[in-house]
Amino acid sequence: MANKNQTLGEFIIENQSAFKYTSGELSRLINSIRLAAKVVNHEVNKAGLVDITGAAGETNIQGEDQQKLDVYANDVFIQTMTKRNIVCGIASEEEDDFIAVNSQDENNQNKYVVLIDPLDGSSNIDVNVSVGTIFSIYRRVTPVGSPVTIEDFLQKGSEQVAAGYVVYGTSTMLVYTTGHGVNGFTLNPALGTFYLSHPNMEFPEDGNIYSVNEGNYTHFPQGVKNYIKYCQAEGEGRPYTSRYIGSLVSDFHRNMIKGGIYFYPKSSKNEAGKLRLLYECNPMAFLAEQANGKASDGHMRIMNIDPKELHQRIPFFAGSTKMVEKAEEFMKE
Ligand code: P6P
Repeated sequence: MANKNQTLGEFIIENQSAFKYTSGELSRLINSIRLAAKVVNHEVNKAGLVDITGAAGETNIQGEDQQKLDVYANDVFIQTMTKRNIVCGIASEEEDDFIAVNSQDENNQNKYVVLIDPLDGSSNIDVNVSVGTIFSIYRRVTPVGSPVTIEDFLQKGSEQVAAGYVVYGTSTMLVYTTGHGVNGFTLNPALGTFYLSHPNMEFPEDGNIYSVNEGNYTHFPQGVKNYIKYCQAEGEGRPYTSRYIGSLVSDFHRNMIKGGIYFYPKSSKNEAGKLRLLYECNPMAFLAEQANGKASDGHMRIMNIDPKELHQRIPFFAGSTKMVEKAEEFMKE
């Protein structure tokens, strides 16, 4: 039984033995993410006060304006994991290519690679709306001690050993899974400590919240249009409530607690949708399934998709199982 008020550090140690690859390396990796989250949180929480909001004047490989906090968060997570010599490779939304860590050091016996979206929803920063960090962890597939290759990153979501997010909202939470359910930890900013506030998080099997950018309605495939009309029509438990924050982590987090579905479909404007498979959809899909929810591209399980390139985009539907299955029915038409 999870005991509330347990700290994240105590939880990691207590559950390390439950994880079959008990080398302590994964625990150290989660701890490094915890530290980086606290550092980023400190800046996000005072973004309005220092000259760190607003665009950095650069664009990333996605062609999106990089917000200064994007760049800052990217540096903090990469530096923290690199300095602690815990991983052999890192891929990030903000980096064109993957980063081989200590690849010249044949003593580098690290076996994990991490893929991150360091600050998802960053366009919300300047308007004081919550943003998040998303991370996905795999064991490398190439020989330990050799430099990582792209194959170490282009793995199916079903191969993840851990995944999670940090939501910098009204409170800052770290929510993650190692394949044994989903647990949420809330930061006590006065102490700088994360406490187990949401043990064994689960999506309600059904819900009445749908999260989609309806501004794209005219560009959606007919099946998506029909599902949105279904959500809005009179019926058992309907019309649903529309809630869309423009921050995947926040919409997903609310829907996991209250029940709901988030979807970013393909459209005539974005033929493959907008969200990236490797460091947004796969980690959120792992969390969704570990929380008894579901995640698909509208037709197939997200975690079965064979990645083809680092920044690949796919359509994304995730949340309460019954709601995702209903959306898939409409997508079949
Ligand atoms: P749109 C943020 O950029 C993000 O990746 C998700 O966090 C969010 O749900 C979505 O894109 C918002 O995109 O096109 O609706 O503004």
